[in-house]
Amino acid sequence: NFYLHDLFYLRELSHELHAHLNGSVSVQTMEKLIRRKPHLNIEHSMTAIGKGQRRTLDECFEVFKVIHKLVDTEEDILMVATDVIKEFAADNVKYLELRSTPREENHTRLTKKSYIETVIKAIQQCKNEGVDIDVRFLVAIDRRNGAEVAMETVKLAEEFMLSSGGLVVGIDLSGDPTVGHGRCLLPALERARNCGLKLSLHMAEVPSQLEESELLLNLPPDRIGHGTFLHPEMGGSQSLVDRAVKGRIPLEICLTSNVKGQTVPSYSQHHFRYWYQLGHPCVICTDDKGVFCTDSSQEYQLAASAFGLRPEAVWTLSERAVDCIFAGDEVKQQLRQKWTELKPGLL
Ligand code: 6MZ
Repeated sequence: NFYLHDLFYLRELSHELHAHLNGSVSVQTMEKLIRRKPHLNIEHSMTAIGKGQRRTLDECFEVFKVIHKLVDTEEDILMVATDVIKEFAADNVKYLELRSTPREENHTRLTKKSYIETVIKAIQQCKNEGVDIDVRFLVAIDRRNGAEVAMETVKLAEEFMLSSGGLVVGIDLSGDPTVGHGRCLLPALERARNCGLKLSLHMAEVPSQLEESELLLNLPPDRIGHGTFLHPEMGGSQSLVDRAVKGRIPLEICLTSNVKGQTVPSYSQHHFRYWYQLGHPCVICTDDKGVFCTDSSQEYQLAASAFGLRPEAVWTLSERAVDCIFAGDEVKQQLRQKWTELKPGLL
């Protein structure tokens, strides 16, 4: 029944576990940023990849450089983070883990510390305003910055994990997958693990990262970002799959991002199918909702249409995502309760 389908999707609840802050900036917020900095001559077409458009992953990383020019003060970060949180809330996301790479900008006196403080401030402001979403923060390591910066980032995250009242819960490893090698980042990631920070690591986003994936799986991570080329049909290996399966390490699935960034040729060929059929935990995520012009509901709809999922299966996908969140058992319990209360009667 088409009508019921529509009704269901309008009410879709979700958890968003893979969202890069500066990749999640909406058109509206981007316009405010562009107005603040007219001298940069940046147009919106330079910061987003519209419907039907594709870019190489390299070109996607150029887009982030443009956005970083627009977001370089505490004031910008506060606005961007607040807007992004409210937009996810308006899309019925009830639990959000935002991730972002702390940057320092000498010309605006932004420091990595004040960067993190500002994201935390945005989370607290939204909470105080009663926005109906629980938000946590993953401090991101940009792999291209090497071992030393990675260690510095982990130390900062450690400090904030202790002082933020549970808002900083983990570390993300991201950045251009063709640059650098995870091997040199292992000491930083091990330290993060040992001090209680959770690990979400981008893995096998492009081919030829098999050796690195082996190393990273040894940590092991708490969640895998993308994991596109892990399985044998994509040139990965059965042993990598076995290890992810044995550890039940959830995969963060970003359909639009992977297709627009051309690491996956089409939705129907997306690796989600492989892992979902294995019964492996998969979480539907947006990655960069601003850059890839999507949102959480749209990603669930895409999953439903590309893989023929019935409404019940879509609901279960969003419900099970709670098992993969980094916040503690109490939060999980509250979210499970919410899902029970809000479950549409027709399912
Ligand atoms: C790897 C990505 C990414 O941290 O400034 N980022 N890293 N693969 C992807 N797939 C498309 N999308 C985003 O947000 C932007 C940063 O997130 C990472 C990159 O390091 C990018 O510079 P923040 O908030």
